[in-house]
Parts: sequence; structure tokens; C-alpha cells
Amino acid sequence: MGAFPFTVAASDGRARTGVLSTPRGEIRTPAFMPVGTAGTVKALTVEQVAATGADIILGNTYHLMLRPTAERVRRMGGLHRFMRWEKPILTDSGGFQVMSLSKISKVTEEAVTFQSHLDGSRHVLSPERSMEIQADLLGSDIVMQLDELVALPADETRAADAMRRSARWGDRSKAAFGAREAQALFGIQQGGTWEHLRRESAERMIETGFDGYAIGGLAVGEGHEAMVEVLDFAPAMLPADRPRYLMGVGKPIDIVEAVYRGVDMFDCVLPTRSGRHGQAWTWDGPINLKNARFAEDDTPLDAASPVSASRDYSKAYLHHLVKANEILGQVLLSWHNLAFFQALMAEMRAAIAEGRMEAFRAGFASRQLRNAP
Ligand code: PRF
Repeated sequence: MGAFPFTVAASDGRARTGVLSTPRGEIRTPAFMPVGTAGTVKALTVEQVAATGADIILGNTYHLMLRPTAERVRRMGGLHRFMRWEKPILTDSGGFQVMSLSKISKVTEEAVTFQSHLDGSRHVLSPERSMEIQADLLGSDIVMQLDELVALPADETRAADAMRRSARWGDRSKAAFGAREAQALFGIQQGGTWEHLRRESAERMIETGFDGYAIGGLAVGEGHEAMVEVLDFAPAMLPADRPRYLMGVGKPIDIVEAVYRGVDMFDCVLPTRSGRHGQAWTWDGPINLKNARFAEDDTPLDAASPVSASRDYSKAYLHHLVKANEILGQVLLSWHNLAFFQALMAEMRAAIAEGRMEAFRAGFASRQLRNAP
């Protein structure tokens, strides 16, 4: 198995910092992956994304299989070439997006059948088909197993059934993925908020053996407190010598709490989605540029940022762009937010290396609450 080398350079409590080495480049951890759902990190060029310091981006099986189709992406040279991003790409397997986006879906032991949210057409996604799309057609570097999850709150039986089906689909995903030198396969832990289900899931995943271990089924309606409680035990159930990835999380404060508890990788639409809606993330918490208090604020969002969106444009100008619904407002705020998330990850990598993660976490939390809604 061509597992990518993962070196933990330093740990501080349960938090770790290191490097995941892939043939397309190194991923510094803790890492944040901007979401490039449909072959684009919305509103940004790949050059702008790279300038924020992102080492890897995420793509989606669900969206790309529907449009422009995975076969067409393959004919165009694979996802990296198609979208001009030559650094690593992780693709999600599709199950979660089917659940949250498709019109109608039906899950059987064999596969998930669903209707496209675009045109109502019928599609089937099995573990084998998800592996073919991700690994062979899109050509992603990190492939996710197909899993099944339940929205929370859910009853324990439902959560247990979905977790066990995910484990069986993990076995089928691994068999279909086979032995590959230049690509990695990650398993996904499920089990809701139940510690014994999370443990059973972790044990099954370790038995199967993956190149990395994701924590799925969180940030699906349980709330911050319940999620943090799960993060008190879930990461430690997963192998320490392999990357741990918390899927679809989250707010800066969630990410800091998860890093503190031993998570290495994250993805979330929040920086780009909230940017398109006029929200900017800062060290002092989120602000909304629509607010009249910025109408004549001549200061930039972050004078120390490496990207021009954060450094060179006044809040007054961003306020104007957002109020006037100008496309540039969405571009600049998406760009700023991604740069902020990357700066946050870089600060945590330094804090862990220097043994001050606990202090960083405390200081970050109190500053973030300054602009709390
Ligand atoms: N599974 C998959 N993708 C996901 C999730 C999951 O549980 C989540 C949950 N936060 C986001 N994306 N495959």
C-alpha cells in the first residue's frame, strides 16, 4: 500500500504538527482544505487560492459526477489539469452530499440511489463506483471511502446501523481501491455522539487499514458543545501515526478546539460561503461588512496579511462592494477569509511546535468572542 509518509514533528498535549508528503506536494498539518466543490473554489482563481497558503483543496464526487461528469473530467486530463490546480486534491465520496443535496435518495446495502438536484435524473453510487470516480476518473490524491451517516439527533439504532454499513462499505471501498502507489485512501468513522459506537467504528476501520482516518457524522445538528464532547474521545481512538481528518468543520473556534484534541485536517465551505454573504473572519471574530459602521472605515481587514484582499482594500470599500452587490466584494471576502483560515492554521502549527497551544487556544477563544453575534 502506497501510504503517504506522515511525520509528526512536534506534539503539545494531544495537538500535533507535522507534514503529510504526497507526490504532488507536502501538506503541512494541522491543515485547512478550501472546498472546491464543482471544480472551482468559488469566486477565486487557483492562483489566489495558492496565495493564501493552501497546500491542498477538496473536490466533490457528487457534483462532478453530475456535471460535467467524471468521464468528461477524465477525457480533459483529470481534475488537476482541468481546473489548473497541480497541488494535492482530496475528494469526498458523495454519500454526505447525496444526503444533503439530492431530491430523493434511497440507501441499500449495495448502493445509494438518488435523483440529481440539477435535473432529477437518477444515479447510483456504490463504494466501487465512488472509488472509480475519485481514483481513476478525477484522479484525486486522497480518496474518501463511501460512508452512510445520519443527521443528529438520531436514535442509537439508526446511528449504529449507519456506522456498521459504513464499516462494510469501507471494506468494499478498500478492495475496489486496491494497491496504489501515488494515491491514498482514508476511512471514515461514524457513530453519532455515542462513545461505544465511535469505538466500534474505529476498531473496524483499524482492522480494515486505511492511509488516514476521518471523523465523519459531526457538525450535523448536534451543536458545538456535543461535538466537542465527542472530540474529547474520538481522535484518540484513531491511529496516532496517521492523519486524522474532521470532515466539514468548521468555525475557527471549532477548528481550534479540534486541533487541541488531536485532529490534523479540516475542510469547510464557511470561509468562501460566508465571504459571498458579506462576512469576514478576523482575529476578533466575524464581522459583517454590510454593517453601516464600516461605511467610512478606512482600515484594511488585516494589514499584516500576505494577500491584497486583506491588506490593501479598506473596509469602507468592501462595505460599498457588498452593499452594491458587486462581484468583486464576493471575490475579495472569499479570498480574505481563506487567507485568514490559513493564517490560523499557521499560527497553530507554530504554537504546537513551541509548546504553547494551550495558551493560544485560551487567547484565541477570548478574542473571537469580541464580535460574537
Ligand atoms: N461523511 C462524508 N463527508 C462529509 C461528512 C461525513 O460524515 C461530513 C459531516 N460533517 C461532512 N462531509 N463522506
